[in-house]
Amino acid sequence: MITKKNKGHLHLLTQNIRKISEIFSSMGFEIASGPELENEYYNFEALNFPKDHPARDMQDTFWLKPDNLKKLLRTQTSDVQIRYMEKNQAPFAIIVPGKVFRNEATDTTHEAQFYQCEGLVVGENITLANLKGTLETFLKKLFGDDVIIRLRPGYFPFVEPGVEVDMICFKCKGDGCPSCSHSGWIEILGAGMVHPNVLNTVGIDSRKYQGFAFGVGIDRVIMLKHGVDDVRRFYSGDLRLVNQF
Ligand code: 2NL
Repeated sequence: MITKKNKGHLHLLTQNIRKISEIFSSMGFEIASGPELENEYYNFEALNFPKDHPARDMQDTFWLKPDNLKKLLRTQTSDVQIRYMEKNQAPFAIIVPGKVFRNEATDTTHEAQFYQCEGLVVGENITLANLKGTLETFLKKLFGDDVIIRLRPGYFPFVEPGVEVDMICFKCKGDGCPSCSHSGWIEILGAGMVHPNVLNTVGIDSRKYQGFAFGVGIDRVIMLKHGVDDVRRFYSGDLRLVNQF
């Protein structure tokens, strides 16, 4: 008999990348992609990272040798959005699912390579309300209609204001339990209104156009959704994980 075990199937990560892409396509977003090997300009400079920002440091970024070439493995997929904005006129709505890299020690919630999905919408009269509505719609399509979200202030150099988005806890639905550290809420993504410096850098007039952007860690979302306790299991080829999904 052909079962999921012996026939072979898509990895849980691939299944979810496809699902997330389908959801955003159905909401009118275009899917964009770009290089994983980047230069300093697209990964940091154009995103309003100050010259001395700690994230540029050796500790978090994989720099290629020799140093003077200033090539790196992208630390987020925003480089693709910068490239897209250089070539396309507003209005537009895109998502960029892809691999990103961080030079840090691995543990149950950190891996040196993981998947992110960023989104960017630019147009006239775009507000924080559009951001909240879009993310709520996305999360309901991914997790179910009973999703409730809340926005808290957060900081990212490329947005102003920046927000952290929390979702009501899957397990306890807000009552408080060990999964949500008894707060009733789970931090699910980061987002904000695109910083005017970023728009102006790519030649979009920030007095005429506004934008919102967000970034979601795909590995983290799957861990929460399916109760996977160690991010490293996704990349270890362990059949005990692969065959469950
Ligand atoms: C996080 C936060 C975020 C963005 C990503 C973005 C991209 C451009 C301009 C402005 Cl080109 N913003 N992306 C914005 C806010 C948050 O990611 O925690 N991701 C896992």
